[in-house]
Order: sequence, then structure tokens, then C-alpha cells
Amino acid sequence: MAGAASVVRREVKGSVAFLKLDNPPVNAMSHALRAALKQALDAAIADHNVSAIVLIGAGRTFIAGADISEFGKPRAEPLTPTLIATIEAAPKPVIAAIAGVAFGGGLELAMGCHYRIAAPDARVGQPEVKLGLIPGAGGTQRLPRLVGLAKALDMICGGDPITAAEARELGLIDEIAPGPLEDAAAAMAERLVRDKAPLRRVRDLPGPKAEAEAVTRYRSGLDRRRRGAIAPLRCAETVEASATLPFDQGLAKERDIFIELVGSEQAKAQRYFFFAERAAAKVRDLADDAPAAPVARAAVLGAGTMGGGIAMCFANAGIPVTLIDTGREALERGLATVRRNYQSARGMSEDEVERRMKLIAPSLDWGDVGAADVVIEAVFEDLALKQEVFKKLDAITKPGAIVATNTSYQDVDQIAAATAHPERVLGMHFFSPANVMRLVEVVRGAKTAKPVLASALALSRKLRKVPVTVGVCYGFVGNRMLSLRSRAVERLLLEGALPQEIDAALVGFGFPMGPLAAADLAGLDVGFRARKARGTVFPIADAICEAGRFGQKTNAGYYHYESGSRAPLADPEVERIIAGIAARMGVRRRTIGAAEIVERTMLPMVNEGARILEEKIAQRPSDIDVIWVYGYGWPVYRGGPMFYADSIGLRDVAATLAEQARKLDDAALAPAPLLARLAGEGKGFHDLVDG
Ligand code: 3H9
Repeated sequence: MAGAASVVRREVKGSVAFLKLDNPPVNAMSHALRAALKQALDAAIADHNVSAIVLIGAGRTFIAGADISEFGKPRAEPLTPTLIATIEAAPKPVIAAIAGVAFGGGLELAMGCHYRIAAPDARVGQPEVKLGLIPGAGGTQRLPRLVGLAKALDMICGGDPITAAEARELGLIDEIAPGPLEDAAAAMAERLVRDKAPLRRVRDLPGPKAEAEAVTRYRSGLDRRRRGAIAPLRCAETVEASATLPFDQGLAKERDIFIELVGSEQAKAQRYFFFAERAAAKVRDLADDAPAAPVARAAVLGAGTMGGGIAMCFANAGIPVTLIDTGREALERGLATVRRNYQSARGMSEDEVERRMKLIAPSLDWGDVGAADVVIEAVFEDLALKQEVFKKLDAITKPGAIVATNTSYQDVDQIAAATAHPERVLGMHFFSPANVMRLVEVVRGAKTAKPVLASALALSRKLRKVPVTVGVCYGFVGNRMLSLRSRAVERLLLEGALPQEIDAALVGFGFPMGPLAAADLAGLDVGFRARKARGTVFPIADAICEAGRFGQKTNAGYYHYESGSRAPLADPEVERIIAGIAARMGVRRRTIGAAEIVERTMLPMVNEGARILEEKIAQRPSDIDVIWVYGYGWPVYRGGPMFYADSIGLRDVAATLAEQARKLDDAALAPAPLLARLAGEGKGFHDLVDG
């Protein structure tokens, strides 16, 4: 742990004191940093030889915000608002010189300074909402005074950063450094002193205009997007107060809400998730800095929905990619879909569409994989076909190229076994739509070489994805758990729940879409075929398909669709089909409430998660949670299925599962040994040792 003396270094140039913040890796504002900064500020303010003060990061960044690991622990002075009060009361200019990021409390500190200068590639933002919080050091009151109410709502409720150029345009940054940041900040400080420039305090600026109409519009959009998350609403409320309350009252309101939210279950879940996401990047037997092979060119086999989406990921990252299909028509159709997707992307210029399309080279010639450093196979889901493809690839890929399959279910080891170089093979399971969804399950085969795994992880990150390493089993982690949910849904339909009731219960839980509306959107025929191939019977799902209802593409599935519309409408015909099957099977239908629907769909997934951990298919419970949040829309404010189970308490989870197993006469629902053991010991999944 760095001592107070070293986390803030003072360097004097002429009469300007540079206070260099040095708390690697990201200058989080830990207590040690705050204490050292307070001391250094007091000393520089009192020093008559110092005419101006510059706050600057010693490393690549300014300040990434409060130290997230300190939330939930007792808060000790000096707190960030105290630092800001010290700066605002200073009789000499204090300047924030921003390189890297000024996020959260970092931007709030910068807004507490009299002036702000930034490096051209700096980014600033208030991401607190992503941690289930509102800004807690004046951000909700200062930002709207600088950028206006509408933009402040956008930045604070959305949490996404903006570039230095945009911040300059908005008046949030006063200057962009034309050369090295430190020199530019020194020049700015000297100029301010020479010109006896006023000490600008953002708190003294007038409040923003109320903009009632924009606020109403923003609020209604927010209600659609937030899916039960509390923080965005509280952010909006507090930012709006900046237009109606005097500064200090606005600040007091912010403080109260911040303190309330820090202790909330949602914020706890989101903090957990912040670290879960970063832990997922680490593979136990792989060094963090394991060398990764560079990828200068890629190839994707199969120009269907997945193949096209994956090719877009490469083009988006600036990596040239060859999109190969054996059929001319399929290739043209695939390319046309990619173009349409780009054209409908918000804010993408025609030039940019062309630039990205140029990075995707269509080809009918398999031989073109020879130039690629990575090949991703996205052909039809059939083991024999995939084995044949990989055998062929063996002879024509570059030596050392990574050969990945995008299979959702097939055995990666069996695919690898068809090649002479199984060490080069792994799974890279993208989620649909591949150009949008952040998750990639990186499936490590029994023979996958470590450098190949390291390269696939690095590549996924380059594609701006969140890779999670998993082992080989049917459906890997995500789809294997999903199949339990599908079974539960089928059973609930049979017992009396209607599609719209099941969907409403899970949307109420926080999913963006219910499972049945989602199934209709994806198409029901693929699952139907897969069940037939495996000899699995789902009486209701099968009957729906047998009635020619394959989802949106046939305007009928679990719902009915008006031609040209995607809005699911409850369909009495579906109810009739279900009731007929229930009667034939002798099941008396009953009303099933939302709470039971949630319990019956979620807990079997948790149970499967426990089996996945026992089998070491996932490295840690939090990896499973990352997969569900990024791949399946699990609400981040509920942490993920394993965190959710811990928050209920595993004793209760085990008891409920045992009860479900008994009532439904289904031994598969009985608590998995790991879950039963942890429950018996009064522990949670979070107690499993990571390492
Ligand atoms: C806040 O400020 C509230 C205020 O309003 C209230 C004031 C009173 N704390 O992401 P990376 C760690 S709320 C603690 O892999 P990158 C991270 O865990 C805060 N630790 O690197 C990782 O550790 P490890 C608002 C933090 O280059 C390491 O640093 N701020 C924090 O891809 C590297 O991180 C935010 O929400 C932190 N604040 O991205 C910003 N930040 O190596 C959150 C990072 O052991 N942070 N760590 O796994 C970020 O957005 C990114 O980390 C950043 C760097 C862009 C900074």
C-alpha cells in the first residue's frame, strides 16, 4: 500500500505547484489519496511562493473516481466534497489537468477546480449510475450548471463518457492542450495569474433552465429503458433539482440520495458486478500478461446471421476480414444484411458505412482462409459438418492460425479431434446479434494451447467484447442453464400460466424481454429440430411448431403478430392448444402468480450453475453471472443468478428446490451436491475460494 506521502507528489515549476496524484493503476480516490491531497492542497494554498496549483495524474490517467472497494465501509474525512470546498475557497487558481479519464468523483473534483484543461484523447463522465449510484460530490449540481440540463441528464442517467473535444464544445473543459499536457497546464496557470483572471466557481453559476418539455421526454424514455433499476430515476430527480433549488439545497438533496443508494441492494449488486467483470478476464493458469498473437486479418466461414454479425465485429475494430460462404446467393444475402445493419446504426455516416464494408471482403473460395491469423467457423449447427470443415481448414490455414468454432452446443473437443492440430482449436461463442451483444464464451478444449487461449481472449477484448473462459459441455454455461429455464417455462405453461403471464413476470424481474416473446423473435423451428434430433419432447413447444407457428417469421408463435408488426399479441388459439394438451395429459390448470413463475424459472438455473461449478466448466460463480448479464440480459442490479441466489440465501434456495423436486416428481430439480453442501454450512457461492 502506498504511503500518504507518495500518493501525492508536489513539484514546483516557477510559481506553479503541480500536485501529482499517483495511486496506480487508475488513481481511484481512496482515503489515502484524499488525505494526501488535502494535506498537499492546504500546504500549497498557504505557501506564498505558489501563485497557482495544478492537479494532474502522475501516470496515464487523472482520476477514475471514488475507490469502489471502499463503498459500504465507514466513510472517513477528508471526503471528496471537503476537498472541493478547500479548492473553491482557495485564493489562487486551482486547475485540473486531465489526461486519460476523469470519471465520477474525478470529474466532480475537476468541476470543483476553477479551470479545466485536457489532453485531446481524454474522456470525462459520471458513470456512477452503472454502480447503482448517483454522483455524490456535487456532480448532479455542477454538471448541469456547465452543460445545461438536457446534456447533464444524458450524461448522469446514462453514465457514458464524452470525449475531450465534446467536453470543450459544451464548456465543461476550458482548453484542450495543444502539446504535452503538463506544459500546457503550466502555460495556462501562468496566464491566469498574469491576467489576474477571476477564480471561477461553478457553484456560483446560475442554475440551468428548467426545460420542462425535454425533462418530460427524457423521463418517459428512461422509464422504458431502466427495467426496474432505481439509480437512473434518482439521478434524474437530483439533476432536475439543479434547476429549481439553490446550489446548497441541491447538494444536500444529492448527499441524502447518494447515502441512501450506497447502502441499497441494487448498488451492492452492481459493485459486485464491477469486480466480477474484471475477475472474469483472469484465467487461473494463465498469466495476466501472457503473450497474445496479433491478428492482422481474420476470416469468417458462413455468411448467415451469426457469421455476418461476427464479420461486423472485426470491421468495427478495424480488422480486415474475409467473409466466406460456399453459395453465392447466401454470401450476397449476408453482405446485404451487414450493409443494412450499418445503415440503420444511429449516427453512422454513409462514408463510415462504406469504410466498414470495405473491410469485409466477400469470398466463395475457402482457400482465402490462408491469409487469416484467426478463422471463425459459423456454419450450420451440425457436428459432422463442423468436423468436416475443420479437417479441411487444417490443410489450408496458416501455420499457427487460431481456428475457432462459434458453435452454441457442439463438443469442441470432438471438433478439434478432427484436425491434426487440436491445440489450435477452441470455441468462440458469440451471442446474437453478434455485433451488439458483449459476451463471448471462450470455450477451452482439452487440448487448446495456452497461447491460443490467451490470443482468443486478447482478440475478444480488441473486438470490445467481454470474454469469459468456459469448459466443454453441452451448451457450455449460458445455454446449458437456459435449457433449464426452457423446461420450467414449458411446465408452467402446462400447469396454467399463459405466455403473456410468464413474459410479464420475467420482464418484471428485469429482463428486457420475456422468454416466449424472445423465442418468437429468434424463431421456434431451430429448437424444434434440435429437440427432435435429441429425442426430447416438449409437448407444448412441439404442438405450437406442429401448428406451423414458428414465431415472428410466420406471424404466429406463442403470440399472434399483425402483419408487419413485431408487437406480440396474446392469442386465444395458443391458449386452446395448451389447454388441449393439458387435458390430454390429465393436468388440471390453475392460476400461477408472478412470484412462483420467477422462482420456478430462476432457481433451477442456479442449481445448474452449481453443477457447472462442480464440474469446473466455469472457473468461479461470478463468471456465470457475467455470462448471464452480458449474454442474456439478466438485470445487472440483481448481480447475476449466483449472486441472486446468495442474496436470497442458499438455505432457502435449497429448500425451495427440494420442494419443487418433490411436487413435480423431478429428481433433476433436487439441490445439486455443491448447493446442498454450501446451504448446509450456512455459506453462499461467494464463499467459494477463487484461486
Ligand atoms: C464515484 O466516483 C462516486 C462519486 O460520485 C462519489 C464521491 C464521493 N475503484 O477496468 P480496468 C481497478 S463512483 C477501485 O481493468 P481499464 C479495477 O478493478 C466511481 N478500483 O482497466 C482493476 O483492478 P484489477 C466512478 C478500480 O484500463 C484496475 O483498476 N468511477 C476503480 O480497462 C484496472 O481497471 C467508475 O465507475 C475504482 N474506481 O479501464 C470508473 N476503477 O487490475 C470505473 C478501476 O485488480 N473504472 N479499478 O482487476 C473504469 O471505468 C475503468 O476501470 C477505467 C480503466 C476506464 C478507469
